[in-house]
Amino acid sequence: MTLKKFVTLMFAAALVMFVFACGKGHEAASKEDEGEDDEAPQAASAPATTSGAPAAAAAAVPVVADAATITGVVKLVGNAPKMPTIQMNADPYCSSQHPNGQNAQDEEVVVDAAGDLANVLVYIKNPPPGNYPMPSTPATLDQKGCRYYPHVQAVRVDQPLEIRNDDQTLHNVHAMPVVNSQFNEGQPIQGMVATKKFDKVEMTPFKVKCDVHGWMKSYMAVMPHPFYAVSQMNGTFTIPNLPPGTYTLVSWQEKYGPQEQQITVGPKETKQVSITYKAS
Ligand SMILES: [Cu+2]
Repeated sequence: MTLKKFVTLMFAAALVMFVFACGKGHEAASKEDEGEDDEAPQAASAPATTSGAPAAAAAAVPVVADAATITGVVKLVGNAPKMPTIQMNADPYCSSQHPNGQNAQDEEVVVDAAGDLANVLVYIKNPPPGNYPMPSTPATLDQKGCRYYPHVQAVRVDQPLEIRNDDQTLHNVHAMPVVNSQFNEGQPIQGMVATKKFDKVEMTPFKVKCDVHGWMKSYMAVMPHPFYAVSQMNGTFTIPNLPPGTYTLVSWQEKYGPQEQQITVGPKETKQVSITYKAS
């Protein structure tokens, strides 16, 4: 074999190997694509299974296999107080967002004709100690139409809280916790977001107010665990993933204050609880 022939042969061999390698590479790439395709429907279907559940359920994974659920309705009995329409004339922008006083009712007591009471924070006072998973998303407090949304909420210790100004006016958000540190922050421009955290447990809700608009107030609690919920417009609440046991269930309403009751939940039990406030 001459040198020339040898070089030619080696070159041909290298070429074959190169083509083979490319083919394999392409094949591998195709397999990866297929792999992604296989996973795509699963990823898409995962949120669908939780989309109907309350936010708290979506955010937390089951803590124990035999976890129970507490669910129920908060009711107000007696004559519900009539909430005044908030006058926002002090800031023309704010009043322009509520023509004819629309959606400007005071939210101290939010109750429907059937007595379903909204904005009641319901929580477990004494769950077993555990490293309970944090919600995967930040909590939010939105200033829109010179009102706070939500009006009542709980966040976890050290959970980021995104405070957003959705208005074309100056807000000054002033958190007034007792255990945690207060903060006071101006947000002059629409779209501004301030991210805050509370680093201590504070289960009794404290006020968050606006120093510019005296009518703006919201209430917030800081929880060491995920076993809390706020009653919705139809008065319902659900606390999932609770280890079986006996607990003190606390409810808190802005005007009527706290109430407590003892509850016992068994493995995988769904416990119906009724919470009743008397209008005074
Ligand atoms: Cu304000």
